[in-house]
Amino acid sequence: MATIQWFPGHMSKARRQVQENIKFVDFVTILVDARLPLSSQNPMLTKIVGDKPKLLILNKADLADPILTKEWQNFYGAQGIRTLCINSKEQSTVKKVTEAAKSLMKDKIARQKERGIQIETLRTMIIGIPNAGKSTLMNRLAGKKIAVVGNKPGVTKGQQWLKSNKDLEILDTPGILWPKFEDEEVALKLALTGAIKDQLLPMDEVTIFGLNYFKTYYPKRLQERFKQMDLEAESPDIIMDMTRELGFRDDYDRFYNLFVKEMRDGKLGLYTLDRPDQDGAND
Ligand SMILES: Nc1nc2c(ncn2[C@@H]2O[C@H](COP(=O)(O)OP(=O)(O)O)[C@@H](O)[C@H]2O)c(=O)[nH]1
Ligand SMILES: [Mg+2]
Repeated sequence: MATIQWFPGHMSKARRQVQENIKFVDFVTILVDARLPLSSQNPMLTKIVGDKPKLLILNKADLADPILTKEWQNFYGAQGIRTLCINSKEQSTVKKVTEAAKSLMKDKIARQKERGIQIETLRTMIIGIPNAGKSTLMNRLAGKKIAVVGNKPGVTKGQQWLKSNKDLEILDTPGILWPKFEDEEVALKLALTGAIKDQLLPMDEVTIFGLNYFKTYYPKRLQERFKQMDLEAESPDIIMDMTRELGFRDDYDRFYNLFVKEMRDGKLGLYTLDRPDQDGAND
């Protein structure tokens, strides 16, 4: 199995950084890749976040299988976890996140109101593993209103609040957590979506995993993209045949790169690599 790029020192630093800031926020925004609603979570998340209210955002919903996205939302909903699916590249995200935040916090807002306290602005910090889309979402939420909140208290030195609108402020430093590495299958899924560096895993294994998955769950997509592909064949044979068919001679790396890139870019259609029926059961 591959060498892990997150070292114990980095992990404890990341954890500390989140824990130092969490006290300043009303709720935590956990960002995952909608194609990996389970595998792109951090294994110690629950411990790190503690009992702060959580909004679980399934980002990159534009790349994920909509049927499975719905199933995952039901799965988390049944556990009392509030979810929202978005495409951070869209402007409509700002409204969606603001509304979800207000809805998540509505009981607290009402309780405070009874005591005569008006909660004006909800504050959150975005946390997630690399590549989940934290920077994209922060930029989207903040727009051009970067760090306007001068000397208001409630941030660790050197940090600021980004104002999204009158209802929402975001800490300018996202919490970057490490992905789950213990499980080989999780690592392969992370590699396929581009969440971990290519050098970490053998590309042949990544490609075979992707081919097997698509043969099982999305065979039509393979057939549409690669007309000559024999779906009955074993994946290593498919790789050999396709490399020849595509005129790459014996350059298998070229096929691995093509296949993985097309998966990441959504050229093979919308897909989700975690399935609540399989993965959720043993979570
Ligand atoms: N299609 C799609 N791509 C996204 C979305 N959000 C982020 N990305 C892309 O995902 C990649 C990683 O995003 P980034 O914000 O840098 O992730 P970070 O490492 O969590 O800060 C970039 O190429 C983004 O353009 C989304 O909702 N949909
Ligand atoms: Mg970033």
